[in-house]
Formats: sequence, C-alpha cells, structure tokens
Amino acid sequence: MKTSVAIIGGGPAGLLLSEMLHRQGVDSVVLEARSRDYVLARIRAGVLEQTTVDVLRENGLGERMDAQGHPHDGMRIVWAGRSSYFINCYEHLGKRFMAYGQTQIQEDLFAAADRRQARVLTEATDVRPMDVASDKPYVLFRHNGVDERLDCDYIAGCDGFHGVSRKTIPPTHLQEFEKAYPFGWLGILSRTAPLPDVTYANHPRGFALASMRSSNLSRYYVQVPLDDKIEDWSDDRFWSELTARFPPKMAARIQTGPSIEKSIAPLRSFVAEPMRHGRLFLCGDAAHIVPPTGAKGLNLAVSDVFYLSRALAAVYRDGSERLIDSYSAMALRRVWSSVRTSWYLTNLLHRFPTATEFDQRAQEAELDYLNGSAHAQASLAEQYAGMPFEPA
Ligand code: FAS
Ligand code: PHB
Repeated sequence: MKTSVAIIGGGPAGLLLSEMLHRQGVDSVVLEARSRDYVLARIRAGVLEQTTVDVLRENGLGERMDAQGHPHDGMRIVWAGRSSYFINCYEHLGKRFMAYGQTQIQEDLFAAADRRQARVLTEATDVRPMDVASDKPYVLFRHNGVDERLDCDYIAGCDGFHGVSRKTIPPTHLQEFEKAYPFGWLGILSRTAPLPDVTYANHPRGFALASMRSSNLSRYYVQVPLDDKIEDWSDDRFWSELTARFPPKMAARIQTGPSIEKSIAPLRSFVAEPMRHGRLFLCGDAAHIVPPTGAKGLNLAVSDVFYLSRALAAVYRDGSERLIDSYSAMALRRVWSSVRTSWYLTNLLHRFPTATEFDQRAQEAELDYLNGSAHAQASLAEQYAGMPFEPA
C-alpha cells in the first residue's frame, strides 16, 4: 500500500486530519486500532471553541452541529453555594462556544469519510511506524489477519496518549512535562433536561460541573478522590452529591434520572516536546493531555490538525517546507496556553486535599476578584472561548 500521509489513530484528530488533507488534495490512509463501534461508544468532550466550530463548518462538517448543537454566549461560575456570575464571552469578544458532543463529531467524521470512500482501516493492530527519521518512512500493521506495509511520505501520530507514535520517538529526542492533580472527575450522562448554562461550581464539598449534549441529554461531573471506584457511586449518591454542590435554587432545577453512562477520569497535564521527529508529526492527545476543566482537550486536537494539514498541504502544493518546519513550535504555543488556562481553572475551582486555610482564602479572593472585575472576566473569556489561530 502507498499513500502521501499515513495517519495512525481514527479518533477526532486522525479523521479530521484525513478530511482536511483530502480537501486540500492530499491522500491519506487512517489506521485505527479499534472497531468503529468501540470508537463511537466513548463519551468525552462537549464544548467547542469558536475556532473548532469554524474548522468544522469550513470542512463540510458543521451541518448537524449547527442543527443539534447549543451555541452559548458564555459560562457560569458559582461558589460556596452563593450567587453566580456569568462570564460572557460574546459580550467581551463577540465569540460564542458550542456545546456539541465529541461522539457526534466522531459520527460526522466517519460519515464524511464514508461519503468520499476514504481508506479508514479499523481494527488495524500491531501498528508500527518505521524509519520515521528517513525520507522514506513506512508503517507496518496487521489487518484482517494479514501483515501489511504502508509506504508514505509522512506519518501523523493521532493515536492518543496510549498510542505507539510518541513512544517511537527516541527518549533522547523528547522532553516530557507532567502534572498530576490529586483528584478525578466522575461524569455521568442522563436523558434529562440540562441547566441552561455550562456551570462550574466551587464548593467546600468539592468541584461540580453542569453541562449538556442536547435539550434532553445532560452531562454532569463531580470531583472525587483519586481512589474512588465507579461501583462506589450509585446514581442516587451521585445526584445527592451533585445537587449539594450547587446553590439551592439552582440545585432545585437539576432534573435527575438514570445515568446512561458513568465514568471516572483522573485529572492531569502532560506535554511532549517537540511534536515532530523526522517525518513523524504528533497531533492531539498523542502529544498532550489537559485536565477537562478548561474544555481544551478536543479543541487542542483540532488546532494541531489545522496547523498540520495546512503545513502538509503547502509541501504538496508548492514544495515549501516552511510550515512543517514550524509546526511543532506553533502548535506548542497554543498547547501551553491551553495547559495554563486549564491549570488556572483547575486551581480556581477544585478543593485540594492539601489546601491550607491560606490557600482557601486566596482561592476565594480570586473568585471574588473575578466576580467584581470586568477586566478579569474579559481575560478569562478570551482564554475560555479560545484564541485565534496563528497565521501561516
Ligand atoms: P483519541 O484518544 O480520542 O483518539 C486516538 C485514537 O487512536 C483512538 O481511537 C485509539 O483507539 C487509536 N489508537 C490508539 N493506539 C493506537 C495504535 N497503536 N494504532 C492505531 N490506533 C491507535 N476533552 C474535553 O475538551 N472535554 C472533556 O470533557 C473531555 N473529557 C474526556 C474524558 C475522557 C475519559 C478522556 C480519555 C478524554 C477526555 N477529553 C475531554 C479529552 C478528549 O476529548 C481528547 O482531547 C480527544 O479525544 C483527543 O482526540 P485524539 O487526539 O484524536 O485522541
Ligand atoms: C462537557 O460538556 O463534557 C464539558 C464541559 C466543560 C468542561 C468539560 C467538559 O470544562
């Protein structure tokens, strides 16, 4: 087999890269380890920055998002059961964000790939990027019980945090930065009407978040200790804990119901530098992980793909390697900006087991400052709604 770009991973980064390259006349093959059903069963992100919405629309992937997604002017913060304030991104920046599930995006991406009869090989196993530092890289893998070889010009590692791509880069060529937070998020999906706003709650009992997927599909989270197990959390216990962390009037409006998905995810930050080694480029979770507090993970995957697809298209269009040479530095500037925003919001909104009284007072002073300063709210709005992409 031969292609221009071998894409390892068929999550949002891999399938979006394949779509965007195709639209710029560049051929690719996607190698996905799991089945399509397995990929589609994952419940993950839900908030899309304006830049992500624009990329999806510009690549023919916005129709269902615009029909079923929820545009939001901003998000709400409540703390210690007191009244809330609304960070109005639209008022400060003229930008909105969209509540539309990653699962739906994945469905839309698979549908677009099917429409163009894209080469997306699912259940491709034992995928191995080879000779990535040469000008003739290739990928070995097994598919339908047959050992295969895919010759290519470039390899995009879109295979997530546990994938093979980042591990292909010699440790002497990679610097890794990591921060583990001392808690996780227990998330549930329920067929109930959501609260009107994406609402973050800081409470003495811990962080909570109210979000949505549609007008009858709600997504909620509570901060839990790292050693909690999903079997520790009945639906009743979840709803009781969630409502306890919102102000009474808001809690009274939370519609409870049976969970249709329930999972616990640890919170951590991780960044690998550089995001390139020879002809291998890392995209999305393969290169970085952020705590979901800032709703940045999926949006960063999209920004990596935007930069890499633009850079690879320039090579094939006019032989220019300027953008692939600057891809890693450009992508990492946005990655670190989002890592910092996610770190700031995680520290602002969670209760840390080791927090001292001083830490608590400082956190409350920050919440008060945000509440009272239009400048502080504008700054947070700019970070939350997402910065513009860098020009080529
Ligand atoms: P993905 O991990 O989504 O996709 C990688 C793909 O590569 C997978 O399909 C995998 O099967 C495949 N793969 C792995 N190894 C392979 C190999 N060796 N060969 C071939 N294929 C291989 N972000 C938010 O913004 N908000 C959230 O609320 C949020 N919640 C999350 C909850 C959980 C439990 C997790 C894990 C992540 C969450 N994220 C959230 C982040 C998430 O949305 C990621 O940022 C997003 O999935 C990144 O997309 P990809 O980079 O494509 O990686
Ligand atoms: C979600 O809707 O899943 C969501 C929203 C905001 C976040 C994280 C997750 O910060």
